[in-house]
Amino acid sequence: MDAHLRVAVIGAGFGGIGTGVALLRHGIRNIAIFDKATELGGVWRDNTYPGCNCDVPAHLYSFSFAPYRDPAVRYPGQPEILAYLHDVVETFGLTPYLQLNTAIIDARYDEPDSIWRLSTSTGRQFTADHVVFAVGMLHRPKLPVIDGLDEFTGPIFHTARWDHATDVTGRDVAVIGTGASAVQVIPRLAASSRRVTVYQRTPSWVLPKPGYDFGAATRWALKYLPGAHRAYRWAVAAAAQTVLWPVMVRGWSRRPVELLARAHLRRQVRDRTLRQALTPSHPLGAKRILLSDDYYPALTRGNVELVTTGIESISESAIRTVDGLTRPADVVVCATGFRATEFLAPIRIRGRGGRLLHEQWAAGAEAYLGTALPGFPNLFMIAGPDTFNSAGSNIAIKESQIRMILAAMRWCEESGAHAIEPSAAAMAEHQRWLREALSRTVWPDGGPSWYRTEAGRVVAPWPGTATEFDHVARRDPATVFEPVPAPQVAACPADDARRDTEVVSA
Ligand code: N01
Repeated sequence: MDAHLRVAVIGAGFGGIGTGVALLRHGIRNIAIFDKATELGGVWRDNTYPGCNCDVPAHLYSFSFAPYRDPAVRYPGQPEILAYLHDVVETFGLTPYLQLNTAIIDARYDEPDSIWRLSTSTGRQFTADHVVFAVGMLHRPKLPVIDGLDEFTGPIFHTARWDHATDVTGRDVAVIGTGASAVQVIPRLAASSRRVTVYQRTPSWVLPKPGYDFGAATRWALKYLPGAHRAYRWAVAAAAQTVLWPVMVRGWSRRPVELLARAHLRRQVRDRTLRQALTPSHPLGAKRILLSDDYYPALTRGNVELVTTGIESISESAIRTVDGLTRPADVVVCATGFRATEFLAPIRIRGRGGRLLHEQWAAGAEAYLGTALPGFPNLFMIAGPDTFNSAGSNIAIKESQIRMILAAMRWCEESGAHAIEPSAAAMAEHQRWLREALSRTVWPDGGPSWYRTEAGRVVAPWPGTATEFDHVARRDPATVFEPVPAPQVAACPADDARRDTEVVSA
C-alpha cells in the first residue's frame, strides 16, 4: 500500500527546509521532505565552484527563526551556508523526515480521493493531502549549444557541477558566460591557472561589494549587544530594498545606482577599451545585478583575456570565435546559468481533469503569488513564477510563501473542504496586477536572461519589494482560495487519524 502523508515537500534546499520547520512547528508531523540528491542543501549543495559564496549578507540571507549569527564574516562561503542549513535541520529535528536520493518524477491529483499520488525514482509510491514543491528556480544547469562541444577532449563542466578532480593549476581555462557564478569563479581561476579566457556574450552591471568582514566594534556589538543582530538584519534589508528597488523601475530612478556602477568600473579598470567592452547596453537591473570587488581586477591581470566575439565552434582542444581566431583551452568551464523559466520541470504534474501543468504553462508559468494555481488543488510552490526578489534576500520571500501556505492549509481544514485552490477570480485579478506591475519595470527591455522565457515573457522576478510581497501573502485565505468541487467518492483528508498517525520513516 502507498504510504500516506499529510504534506509531501519536494526539495530540501532553503524552501523545503523552511517549510518542514514550519509544518513541525504547527504540529503537522506526518510529512516527508524528498530530494533527488544524496544530501540536503539545494543550490548550496550543488554549487561548489571555487569562490562560491553569497553576495547577499548572510545575516539577511538566513531564516528569521534561525538567523545566521557569525559575528565576524559578512559573506560566508558555500561550505558555511551549507553547514548552516545542516544546522537548521538538526536543531529543528527535521532529519527523520528527509527522504534523500528520492526524486519525485510524477504527481497526479486523484479527484475521487482528493489526494496527490506521487511516484518516485526509487519505485516507492506515496499519497499526500498536500504537496509543496520547493524545487527552486536555479538548479537545472543550462549547457551552451555550440558546434563541436562534444568533441572537446579535456574536462568540460558547468559551474554547478564542478569537477574537483580537475586541477586547473598551470592550465589554460576557458570560461563561457559572465553572470553571477562567473564573476565569483573567474578571480579564483585567474589566481591559479596559467591563462583564463573569458567568453562574454553580454556584459553585466557590477556594483561594489564592500566590507567582507566586520570591524572590531561591530563584532563586539553583534556578539554582546542584545538586539544588535536584529537591528543589523533589519537595516540591511531596508537598505537593499531602498537602494535596489528603484533600480528595477523604469525611468530616472535607477540613475544614481548606475552612476555608482560606472564609477566602480572606472575605478577598477583603467584601460578604456576593456572598460568599453565591460559596459552593458541594457538598463541596470534588467538582468540580475552582480556585486563584486575582485571581478574587474581579475580581468585586468596579464593572464586573463576578455573575448567579446561570439563563439563559433569548439574543437578537441580549442575554441574558435566567429572572427576566425582560435584560442587553446585545456579546461572549459560553462558558467552559462540555469533553465530557470521551466518551473517544476522535469516532474510530470497532472491536476484536476488530468490537465498537465507543463502544457498549461507552455507560454510561460503563472500562479497566484507564485504559490498556488486553479486546477491544481492543495498544490503549493515555494519560489514559483514571479517570486524572485531582485532587490534583497530571497529567504524573506520564501518565508512569506510558507506562512501563506500554512494559513491556506489551516483554512482548508477549518472550512471542512477536501481540497482548495485559488479561485479563478483571484488568479485573474492577480495576473492583471502582475502584468501592470511588470510593465513598469525595466525587465521587459532587458534582452535574454533567466528572468524571461525565450519568447521574452518575464516570469521569474517579483515586481515589487519583499515587504509588498509579504503584504499580499498575508491576505485572508478565504478571499483567495475556494473549495474544489466535492469528490465523487467520499474520503476525508481532514481525518486526523489518517493524517497524523502514519509517519513515513526516512
Ligand atoms: O547564470 P546567468 P549564473 N554562449 O544566467 C552566458 C544566482 N546566483 O549561474 O547574458 C555564451 O546569470 C550568459 O550570457 P547572456 C543568481 O540569482 C547567486 O551566473 O545570456 N555565453 C550569461 O553571461 C544568478 O543570477 C549567487 O548573453 C552564454 C551567463 O552565461 C543566478 O544564480 C551566486 C551562452 C549565464 O549567467 C544564475 O547565475 C551565483 C552561450 N551559449 C549565482 N549561454 C549568489 O551569490 C549562456 N551564456 C547568491
